[in-house]
Amino acid sequence: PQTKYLKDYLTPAYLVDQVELDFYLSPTATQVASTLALRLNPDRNGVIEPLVLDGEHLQLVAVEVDGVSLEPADYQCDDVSLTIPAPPAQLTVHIITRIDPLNNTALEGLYQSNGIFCTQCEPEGFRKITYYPDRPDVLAPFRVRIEGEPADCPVLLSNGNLVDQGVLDDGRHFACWEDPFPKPSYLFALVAGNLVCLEDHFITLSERRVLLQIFVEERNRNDCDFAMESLKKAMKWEEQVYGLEYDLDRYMIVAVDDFNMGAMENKGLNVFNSKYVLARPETATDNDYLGIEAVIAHEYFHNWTGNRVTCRDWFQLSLKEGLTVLRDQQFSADMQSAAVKRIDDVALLRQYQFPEDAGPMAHPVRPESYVEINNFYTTTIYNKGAEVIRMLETLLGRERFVEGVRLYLKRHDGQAATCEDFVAALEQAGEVDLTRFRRWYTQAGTPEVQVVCHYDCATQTFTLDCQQSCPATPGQPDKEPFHLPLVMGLLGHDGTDLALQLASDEAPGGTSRVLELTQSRQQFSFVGVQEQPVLSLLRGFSAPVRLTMEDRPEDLAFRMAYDSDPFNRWEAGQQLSVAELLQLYRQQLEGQLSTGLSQVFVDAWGVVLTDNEADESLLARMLQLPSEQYLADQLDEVDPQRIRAVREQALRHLLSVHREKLLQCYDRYSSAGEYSLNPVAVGRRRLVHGCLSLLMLEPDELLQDRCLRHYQQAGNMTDRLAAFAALVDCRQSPLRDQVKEDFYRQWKHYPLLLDKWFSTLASGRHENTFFEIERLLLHPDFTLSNPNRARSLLGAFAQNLAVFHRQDGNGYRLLTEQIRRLDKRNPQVAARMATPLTRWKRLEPQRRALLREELVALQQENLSRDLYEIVNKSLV
Ligand code: BAL
Ligand code: ZN
Repeated sequence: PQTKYLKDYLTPAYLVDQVELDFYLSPTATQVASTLALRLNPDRNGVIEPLVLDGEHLQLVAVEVDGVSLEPADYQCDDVSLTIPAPPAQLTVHIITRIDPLNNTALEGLYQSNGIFCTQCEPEGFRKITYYPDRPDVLAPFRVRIEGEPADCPVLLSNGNLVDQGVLDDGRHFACWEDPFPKPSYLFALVAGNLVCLEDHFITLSERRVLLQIFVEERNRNDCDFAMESLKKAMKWEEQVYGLEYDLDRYMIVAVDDFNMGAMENKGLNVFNSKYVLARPETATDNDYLGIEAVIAHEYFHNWTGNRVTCRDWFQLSLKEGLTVLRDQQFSADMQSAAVKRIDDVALLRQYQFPEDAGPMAHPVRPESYVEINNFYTTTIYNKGAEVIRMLETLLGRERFVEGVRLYLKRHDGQAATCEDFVAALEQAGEVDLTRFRRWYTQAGTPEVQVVCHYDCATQTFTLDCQQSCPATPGQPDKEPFHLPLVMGLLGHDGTDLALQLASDEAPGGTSRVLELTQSRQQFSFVGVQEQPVLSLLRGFSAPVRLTMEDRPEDLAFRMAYDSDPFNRWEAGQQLSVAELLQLYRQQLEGQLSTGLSQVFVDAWGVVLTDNEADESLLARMLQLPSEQYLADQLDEVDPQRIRAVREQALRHLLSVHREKLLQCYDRYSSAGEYSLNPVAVGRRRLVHGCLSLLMLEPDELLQDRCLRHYQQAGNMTDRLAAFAALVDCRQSPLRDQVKEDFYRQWKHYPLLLDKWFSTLASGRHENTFFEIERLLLHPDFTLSNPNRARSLLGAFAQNLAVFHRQDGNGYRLLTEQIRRLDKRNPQVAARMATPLTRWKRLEPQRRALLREELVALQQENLSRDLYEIVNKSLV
């Protein structure tokens, strides 16, 4: 497979003025007739070039140019393209292809899922439907006619406005759709099938009525209300915050069970993984609800940041994804507990993106090259991309930031833009110099910031000495300093924020400010500081860096109690926990006697547990110890089983000291009531479930019975699943098999809950989990053909670090074997599933060798381009 480079970008040789598509639907032999009005790109100055159209897995039936049918000698056709060597400068091409949606197991292009035809064209799926210049900088208006059997496909949908429909003499029926907004092929969508439609409407700021429709299978009819409400909230929020309105008369969402991604923002016709649409309290957890709210908003926000202004090429993917993730994060923060949303976003970044940035697949937010673009829908592009734009917001302030985004959209409306276009607009609106800031787009790796503080009592000066560096990443041995906004404050002895005055300021101003670190080393001095303060740095996680400060445990405990920035309250607790856990880890490794957790930590944790005032969600997050993955990320040679052991040791220690308080907290908040998603109710459930899961580490019979009642009497899935997870982890308990069976029996016909059944069992912490996973692979309800199901078992397994990284290497063998099988069906999902295999270099030597062996064996095989790239890069 070939590598594509950003530096090789060339404008398209031909532009498309109009696309007409005619679909004759049939499960195994759909015929696609395409008529393209093309012209030579004026930037070619009339110098004719061959017309190269992308196409894969297509059966070519006929080609005509300007009404004249071409003979095979007039064109070249291979596995990836159709070339007309010397076309006229302006031409109409008519192409007929045949495709097989039913056997399209890769779920790219047009495929059939549960009898429903649907498409996924981003990034390069359109070329599996017809021959086309399948690149995002070719924008054209589309007219689409779909013809199908009314019995199988009563609903026929495509982008834009419905302009005609009817029944034909032979009993088939058709619908015609017209999308007035020129769009790239990746935003094309078609859906056809037996679907019911839920309708609502939204009145825009300028009082246009927009029809809102959610299409689902009949059995899911009652599960769409929350998605619809979320859509309306997102539409309103975007008007209020960004002043942006929806532009078509109709907005459609379709939910399908078989989908590679979470959802897709096709113009006017979003296709969703049903996981991000369907919800009612009995079947969806709080996190499912929050996920739906966020993804519905995300896809909606793409209408401006992605569709109206799209990407010039796929190297610019973060232009739309980073920005849209940031916007969905802002939206969710406004809908829920903002502090906890930020904590969760940062935890996610650290859990997935930091390891990616430190591993063999590390790439800049704007990559320079790729083999398979599907592999670049990464947490770096999405989540780090969002962090980069968040830093711009911090540097500019919300108002100027919004102005900058609006300027960018105005300037590039209807165009395919670049990350540079975006930064330039923000630079202008913000009247700031972003020269150094641009390095965030070109340099990979997580910067490391070291800060040493000094308080001089005589001069009442507090100085921060900041240094930054960034580790080498593939192809980038040396890095230039980044432009980092460090939001900070100083706490006095009573925990209040002190007024801040830099040496260069005339007077003190404010209690929180942004320090801009732009050099590799920089000092900042505050004057008039009358007492030795405690520094609160990187508030709100204002830059995606690894920060090292020599905090004393007492200072961390102090910040945990008093920091006015809730993120940093949580962060202080995390740092304290990490230090404690790593100490236990090292003691174990060196065969020393364990000292257990320090009193400072155990007490501070107890104080949080009995805090009756703070946001319950925040408390629940503060009580959670850092994840195993995050701990692993702090070590050079990881033994995942040892990490699990010390983390459990710490949990048991906390349990032994605070058992009574945990029981009280559990009792206090576990009263059942009407299900509500308001932040207080969500927070209470989080707290209750945190207490329950800890208590169930050492459950007596009484507690097991309570947990069983919690499971049985739960009025919602959040409560039920928490109790279920706690019970199935009690290996010795007779209740384990009982609830395992019960859950299965109750929900076996509801795919999203069956996914939860698989993933909860695969996340088990007891030693037999591996064998349970082996048995589950043979379960009649397990299948690799549904991405959600494959992820529910294999994804949960690979994230269960102590089980996956068994010392005998059987965990690696199991996963690679499944990935091999999956690669034959669905390369995109197989490659994604292979991510955990790429992390071998950071393991302790024995596991490192075993995992590497599996990768080397895989490398010898005939792999898809997707998997080939992951395996090869991880072995470099
Ligand atoms: N564009 C792919 C799905 C998403 O990020 O919304
Ligand atoms: Zn997106």
